[in-house]
Amino acid sequence: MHMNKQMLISIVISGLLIGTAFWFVSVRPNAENVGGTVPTAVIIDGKQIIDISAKGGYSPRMVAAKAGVPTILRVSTNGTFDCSASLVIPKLSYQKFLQPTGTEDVLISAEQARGALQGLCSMGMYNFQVVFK
Ligand SMILES: [Cu+2]
Repeated sequence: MHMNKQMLISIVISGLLIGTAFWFVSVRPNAENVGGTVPTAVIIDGKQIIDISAKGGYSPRMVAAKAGVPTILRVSTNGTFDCSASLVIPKLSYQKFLQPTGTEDVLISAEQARGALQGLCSMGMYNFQVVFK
């Protein structure tokens, strides 16, 4: 069968569309997972540790934690050159420009470990939330 240019183009375009559809379907369950299963902070020797990684945003976006427990919010950067390195936690009056690669411990007292605590980049476009219950 002779294939003309137009046919070839339409085959390439439909291939791209199918590829995009597959990509969308395979990515979606992950996106739903972020809202669905909320990771829980671990308590080691009476101290609660919450690990957040900062690079192109914050991950996980939401963490469940126990209220009234002294907590360490451990924020890790790894080649983070975007604005998620510029961390602001309004409730703690915390603001710091993190090292591009490293770990920063933010201490949250038992009294401060209540309700919802939000962290954001200084521009406010990335955020994460710790919910103390
Ligand atoms: Cu930002």
